[in-house]
Amino acid sequence: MDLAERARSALSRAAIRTQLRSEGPPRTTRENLVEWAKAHLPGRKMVVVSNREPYSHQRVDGEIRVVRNAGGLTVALDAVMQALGGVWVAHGSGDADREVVDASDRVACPPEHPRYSLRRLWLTQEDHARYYSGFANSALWPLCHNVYVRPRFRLSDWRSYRRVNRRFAEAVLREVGDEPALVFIQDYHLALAAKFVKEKRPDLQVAMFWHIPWPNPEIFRVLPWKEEVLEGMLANDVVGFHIRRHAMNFLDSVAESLEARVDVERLAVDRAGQRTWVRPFAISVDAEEIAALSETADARRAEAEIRSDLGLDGCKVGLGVDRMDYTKGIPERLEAIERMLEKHPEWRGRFAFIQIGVPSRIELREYRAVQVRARRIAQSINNRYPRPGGPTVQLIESNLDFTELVPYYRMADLCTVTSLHDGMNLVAKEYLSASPDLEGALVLSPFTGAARELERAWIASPFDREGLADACHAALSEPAELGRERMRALREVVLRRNIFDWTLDVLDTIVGLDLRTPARDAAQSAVPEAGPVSG
Ligand code: GDG
Repeated sequence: MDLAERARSALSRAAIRTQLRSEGPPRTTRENLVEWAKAHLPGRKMVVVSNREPYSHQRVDGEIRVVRNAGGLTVALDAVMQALGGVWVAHGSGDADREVVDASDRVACPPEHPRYSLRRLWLTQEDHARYYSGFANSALWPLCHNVYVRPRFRLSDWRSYRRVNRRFAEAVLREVGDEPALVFIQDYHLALAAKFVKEKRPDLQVAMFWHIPWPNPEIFRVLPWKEEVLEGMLANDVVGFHIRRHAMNFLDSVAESLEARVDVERLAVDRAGQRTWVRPFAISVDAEEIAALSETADARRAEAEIRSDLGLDGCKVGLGVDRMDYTKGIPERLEAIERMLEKHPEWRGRFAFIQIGVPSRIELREYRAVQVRARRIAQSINNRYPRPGGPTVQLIESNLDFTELVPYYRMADLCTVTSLHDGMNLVAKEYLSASPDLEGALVLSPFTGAARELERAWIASPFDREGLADACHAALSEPAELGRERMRALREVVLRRNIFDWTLDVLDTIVGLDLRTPARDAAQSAVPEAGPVSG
């Protein structure tokens, strides 16, 4: 798209957003978030810390291109950072990242109109393999997802994880200097970072959000370094999870493993004079922007092209969108589709399923195994139930641009989210956002955080092939008016609670709760003591 075309497309999306906003209840907008931040955060340097960077630089055909990380969270935090300035500390992973940084490893972002600094941190191949593929993705990831993949605990991975977390913390401290700051750490790659930051600067406000589930203490207790991980996290002033169950599991793990006062009434832990608030914040997406994207002429054109390329006329279309990850239940979903076709011959030739399966963590054997299994089942379905117009199951194993993904959401009569366990799952929320015409149906696993909010979806367990097959059939067969009513209710949930609400809630909690120290609480004798004291 050239510049003029991009500008036209942005203008038309802005018009659609304005119209959408005038139709529904008041919603938190990017502008509200920015206003809030300007009013409540002045004088504090904002520092975001994540493994993944918001923008990377890559060499394509000899030229350096900027690639924007399109995740909802990155987009929301990017908006805050653009409003406030500050620093984002992340691992520099683009192959041209080093070529564009200054002597302090910083690059101005967003590259086209700089507002904040991205401070890149470099990792050796060995550290990346041990910290990221090793401890984060072979130990913590399977430990936190109840999917029966055994975590691998290797001392060398753990040492590297600790070393890399310390390096992230050092980068934060260098960026902050002597100033006051609010440090917001993302995810399970950085469980220890807050501790290393607070060792040097106990006065800083530090919070972290854990984007994946937290297991129950029976499972968590097998981690050989469990005390250190918990201590690292308790160095934060606020620790956020998507849902209350994960927050409670975390409190239970603390109660079981550490000497600390766990207050289950107020969701807080007091330990060594430091209080940590543990709170649920359900993450979401920029629903209006996704809705606007799905209404553009480009999206309609792309949908028509896909329909014609895959011969989908007269067919109902099912969709799955995931990283190829064993937690997402992709083989389980395909097996349920096969079972549906077995049980309900009326769908044969009249139903097609598109699975977008972005290759992920391919260096790990469990991930390669999911890929192989998914391909095998897709092949088997295509052999058993051929479709005249094209394949019955189309597996797309590449990373699409988000604007290329939207037409698939638009087109799908059925979206399947069948995670065996998932912190939230944004695909469910993106699908609802991208269906303003209310045509469609969502089959959703009860083991996602999203199922807590999206109760009117077709809730079906991926561990029950028969039940999942029946739910897909029922969702596809529901009378149109009932289906639209269901979609309207579901969509409203996502429109009301968007990614800007989430960011505002988290930041407001950090700023607000910081005023309440354990000492001040102790002085307020009116506040009852609650919860067990563990030891
Ligand atoms: C973790 C937690 C939690 C997928 N294919 C393409 C593409 N995607 C995007 C989707 C969506 C995201 O990937 C997947 O969303 P999930 O929520 O399933 O994400 P995880 O990667 O597992 O992330 C999860 C999340 O953190 C946020 O807290 O919800 O529970 O596991 O946004 O759109 N994006 C593009 N091309 C693709 O081909 N651009």
